[in-house]
Amino acid sequence: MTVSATPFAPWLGADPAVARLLAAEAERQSTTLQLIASENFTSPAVLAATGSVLTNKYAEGYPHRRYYGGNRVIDEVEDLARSRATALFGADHANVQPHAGANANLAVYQALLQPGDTVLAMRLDHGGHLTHGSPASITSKIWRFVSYGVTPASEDGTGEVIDFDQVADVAKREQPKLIVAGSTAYSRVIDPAPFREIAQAVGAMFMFDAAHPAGLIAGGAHPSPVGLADVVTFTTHKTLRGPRGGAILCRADLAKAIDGAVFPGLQGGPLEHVVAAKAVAFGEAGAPEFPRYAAAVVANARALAESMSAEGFRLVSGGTDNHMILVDLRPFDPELTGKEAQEVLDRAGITCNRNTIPDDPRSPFVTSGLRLGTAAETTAGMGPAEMARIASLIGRTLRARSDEEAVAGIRADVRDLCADFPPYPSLVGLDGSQGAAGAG
Ligand code: DSN
Repeated sequence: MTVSATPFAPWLGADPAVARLLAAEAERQSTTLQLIASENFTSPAVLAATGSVLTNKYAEGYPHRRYYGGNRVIDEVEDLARSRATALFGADHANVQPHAGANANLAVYQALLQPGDTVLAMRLDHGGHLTHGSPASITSKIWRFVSYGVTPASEDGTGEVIDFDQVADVAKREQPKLIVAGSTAYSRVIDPAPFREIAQAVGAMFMFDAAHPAGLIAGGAHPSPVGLADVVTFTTHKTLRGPRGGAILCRADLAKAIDGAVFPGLQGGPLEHVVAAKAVAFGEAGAPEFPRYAAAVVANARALAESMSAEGFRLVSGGTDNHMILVDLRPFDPELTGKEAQEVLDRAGITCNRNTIPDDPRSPFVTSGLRLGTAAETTAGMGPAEMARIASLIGRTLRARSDEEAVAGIRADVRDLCADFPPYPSLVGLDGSQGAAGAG
């Protein structure tokens, strides 16, 4: 079986080394389970826009205010992406140029804050992101971050949710200029309303980092922060299922500051091929079937959570409301680290990432947890029955982790499961042909 890596793979004949690597990665994505919560399978249309001639064009500036000639078509591309983004989320203004979610966050800080200003954001070891003030991130070197976390774990499974009393207390004590909601490893709904209330009470601005739930918000499965937050940042490649990249939504009165902070404040020329692919993704997320996808992602995460619990795993916060679950491996096996689990699951063809759990006694490089997401395999067509099979495959792998023969057997089962749910059926040629880009 050959798998064509992109609709343009035939042109890679001149570079067999890269062609081989693209095909190998396409094969990996089609024959192993993709459970990384921040990943997805884009449509062939998104792939096509990303691999297009728009990559050739310099377009520093914004539509109709560029520093280079020849941007008539590019202006239309970016206008289309901006208008689709604002329509999709009901926002006044969109900046679609951030190369990544991290850039989007940095640009917002730069637009709204002075160096040294205080920002209140989620603790990294409770699920916050690097750009929420990690000591390793430039953000903590420019601004002063204080943090909130989740409530302690409780026997009845109701703990490990955002501690809004703590958010309010720290906000009152520290008087931040900006409060940030959002996380990379939190499996519950993040309600923007209490954040907004607390921000208003202390006179802070409010930024909602929707990197993970953007697609769930667009699909109506999660509450929208637009209209409550002053600024919303998000990535386009996670639950939103677009190309890798970031974007910012804001009120009209902040548009100039936000745009100036992205370019020339932080970035140079925008990646207009990616902006075109963002436009495609915004169009797809606005289509009538997208809410069904968003609901299915959440239903699959719940089914996976239930089956993982039945396998003997403890779930942080007791379950999920979104596209991910955070697994505490310690009750399953106190000796098993997130690092070892990730590595043996990789050998079994189950791709996921180790993750710290709240108050993890192990380092972020080792961890006691695993993060699993359902956005990608839901795109590939899997449902609750497949989630139960996946939980069983994970349990079998981790129980048999020192038995390489057993792990190889599970790898074969994973391959069989994936064969029924190819992410790019239109790019797979069973007869050695490249296949045709088309329906996904
Ligand atoms: N690395 C992303 C994630 O996996 O959640 C966040 O930037």
